[in-house]
Amino acid sequence: MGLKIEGEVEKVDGKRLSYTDFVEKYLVQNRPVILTGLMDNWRACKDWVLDNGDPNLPFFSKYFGNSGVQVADCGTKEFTDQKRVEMSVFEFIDQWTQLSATRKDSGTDGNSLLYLKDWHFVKEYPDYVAYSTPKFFCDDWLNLYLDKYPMHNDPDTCQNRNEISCSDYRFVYVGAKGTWTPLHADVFRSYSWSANVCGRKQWYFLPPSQCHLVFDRHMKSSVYNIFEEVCKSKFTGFEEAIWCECTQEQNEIIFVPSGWYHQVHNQEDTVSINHNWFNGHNISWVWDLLLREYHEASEYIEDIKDICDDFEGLCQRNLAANAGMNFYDFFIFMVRFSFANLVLLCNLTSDKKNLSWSSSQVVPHVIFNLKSIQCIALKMKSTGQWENCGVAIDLKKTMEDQTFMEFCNLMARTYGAMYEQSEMKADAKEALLEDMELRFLDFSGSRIGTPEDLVTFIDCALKLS
Ligand SMILES: O=C(O)CCC(=O)C(=O)O
Repeated sequence: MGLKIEGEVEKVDGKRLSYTDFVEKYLVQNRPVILTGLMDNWRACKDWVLDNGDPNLPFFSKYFGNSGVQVADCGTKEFTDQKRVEMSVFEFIDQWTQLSATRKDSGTDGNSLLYLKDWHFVKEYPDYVAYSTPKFFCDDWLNLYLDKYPMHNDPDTCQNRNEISCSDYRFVYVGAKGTWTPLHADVFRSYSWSANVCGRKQWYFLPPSQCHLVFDRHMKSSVYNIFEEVCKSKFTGFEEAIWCECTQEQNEIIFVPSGWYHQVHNQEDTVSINHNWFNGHNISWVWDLLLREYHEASEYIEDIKDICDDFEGLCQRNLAANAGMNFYDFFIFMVRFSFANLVLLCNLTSDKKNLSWSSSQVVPHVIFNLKSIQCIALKMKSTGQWENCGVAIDLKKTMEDQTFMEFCNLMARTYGAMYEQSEMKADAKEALLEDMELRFLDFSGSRIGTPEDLVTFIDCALKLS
């Protein structure tokens, strides 16, 4: 039986969509959309595409040929993904060219299709500026944070991830017609956006309310390829699933909401740019997934609990290895993010130089950020995992740290650009601290070690508004 396909994905002119409408219709409702008209002046759209619309493969070889990249062999399966090999961009392009010549000669389709995935292009070529992130996707806590702080620092659990692969979630994908990505939901249950620089993609989506239908009865494994014979006795609900299908053309950007399972097929030779991201609208998805994976990690090693000196530590290390971060990484991320939002709020509400900012939508946005972190902190508190966790972050010390002030400035620039405000002048940190203490609280004693501390801290910070 074929797939039941009923839903459609809206296509909207991005130039006529306001940020507020995007938030209300798509971020808050967690619905996919295709946006047009947002890639007009991208360098990538000129340099990476030939006049006939094909990818400019010689350009990639010539300018980026030495980059080491991950390439998926779309004809193979390894665990829940395609088998990946590492090679240089030069080798990838060379193999692509040879394969397509063989295919032309033999008239067959060849079953080894190589797909370059997850290329951290921006990290590797920061001066090239291939594109600018559309304002709809700029409230990106994940990449903003990773630009200044690593998410997980433990060399034991990070051993298989080299520095660059932990560095950000901004990618380039390059694949010939016929390459594809198996059914999955995104890392951290983040949002993603994907822009077609050239080519065409066919997307198949399943909303979160139906995702149980692609899992086995124990919710352990999910369907890999929705177009292969799916085992009915294992995936008993699969045939009931109602899919949404859409075609994404060149110069179109698709927004993929949190927790939607999707499978993607390149219908032409395609180059795309793709970011994973989260913010106050979907951070609860990140925490919920982390908690689920924590329970799975601890159940998995349950039988050694009695003989293990530091069972909780082991669970957290395994969680970081499986999920890319553990509770502590996530908690530290939330604390730093709250501090930075507080600094922004303090600047916005006290500094006469930032008058136009204080009357802009940046203030409600920052308040929303703090409230959404507070909601997660309340959820974390209720899990009761925080006794003696050994993490305590001091506001005053954090503010003396150069990296943190750079992080605050990056955040100010980001929100300034989103709301079209002139650049905010960051107040000198001593003056800022003094001002905070004078106006509302004794922040100098603020040490955040538990979700409960964070809840209280945010209560105080919100008084600044
Ligand atoms: O383009 C692809 O092949 C996969 C992209 C994807 O899964 C995503 O953007 O979430």
